[in-house]
Amino acid sequence: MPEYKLVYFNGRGLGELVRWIFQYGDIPFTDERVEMSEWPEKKKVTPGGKLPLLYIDGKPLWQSMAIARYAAKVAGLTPDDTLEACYCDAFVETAKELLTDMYKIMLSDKSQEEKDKELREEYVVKTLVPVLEKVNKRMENRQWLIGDKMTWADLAISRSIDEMVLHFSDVVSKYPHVAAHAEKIQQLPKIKEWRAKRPKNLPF
Ligand SMILES: N[C@@H](CCC(=O)N[C@@H](CS)C(=O)NCC(=O)O)C(=O)O
Repeated sequence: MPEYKLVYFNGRGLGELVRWIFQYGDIPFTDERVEMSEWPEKKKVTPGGKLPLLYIDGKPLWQSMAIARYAAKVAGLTPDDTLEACYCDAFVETAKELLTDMYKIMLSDKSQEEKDKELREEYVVKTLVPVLEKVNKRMENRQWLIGDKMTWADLAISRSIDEMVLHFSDVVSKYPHVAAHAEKIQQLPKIKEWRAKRPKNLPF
C-alpha cells in the first residue's frame, strides 16, 4: 500500500471526511496538522497554496473531494455502478456544501450578532432544512443512502450532520431518520474510536 500523508489545518473542516474514510478502511495515514500561526510561511511552499492535500508516496493530490473519492475507492466505499457512483457524488457534494456554506458565514467579518442571525434566518432555512427534509424522507425506509450497502456518501452525510449537531441540534433533532442514520455511522467501531480520540475543542 502507498504511504499516505494528509496535510490539513488543526481542525475538522474539509479534512475530516478523509480522516473518517481512512479510519473506516483501516488505512494507515499520517494526519499532519498545520497551525494557523505557521500557515503564512507554509502556504508559500504548499503546492496550490490551499489545504487539504493528500501526499501519496510523496506526490500531492489536491481538492478535498478528489482526495475523499480516492480514499473511498481505496477503502471499497464507492459503488461499481456508474449511476450509483454519481448519486454518491451528489450526496457528498451536498454534505460538503452544508459545511462550506456554514463556514463562509462563521468566518465572515460580520459581527457575531449578524452572523448568528444569518445562520439562523438564512443558512438554516435555505440550506440546512432542505437537506434534512430530503435525507429524512429518503431514509424513512432504507438502510443506506445509495443502493444496498454503505458507501462514502453515508460517511459524508453523517460527518456533516456531526458538525450540524454542534450548532443546530434543535433543528437536526426534528428529523429522526437523519439523526438515526448519522448515529448508525458514528457507532461503527472505527468511527466511534476516531471520534473519541480525535483532537477536542476545535471550533471547526
Ligand atoms: N476547493 C478546495 C478548497 C480548499 C480551501 O479553500 N481550503 C482552505 C481551508 S478549508 C484553505 O486552504 N485556506 C487557507 C488559504 O486559502 O490560505 C477543496 O475542497 O479542497
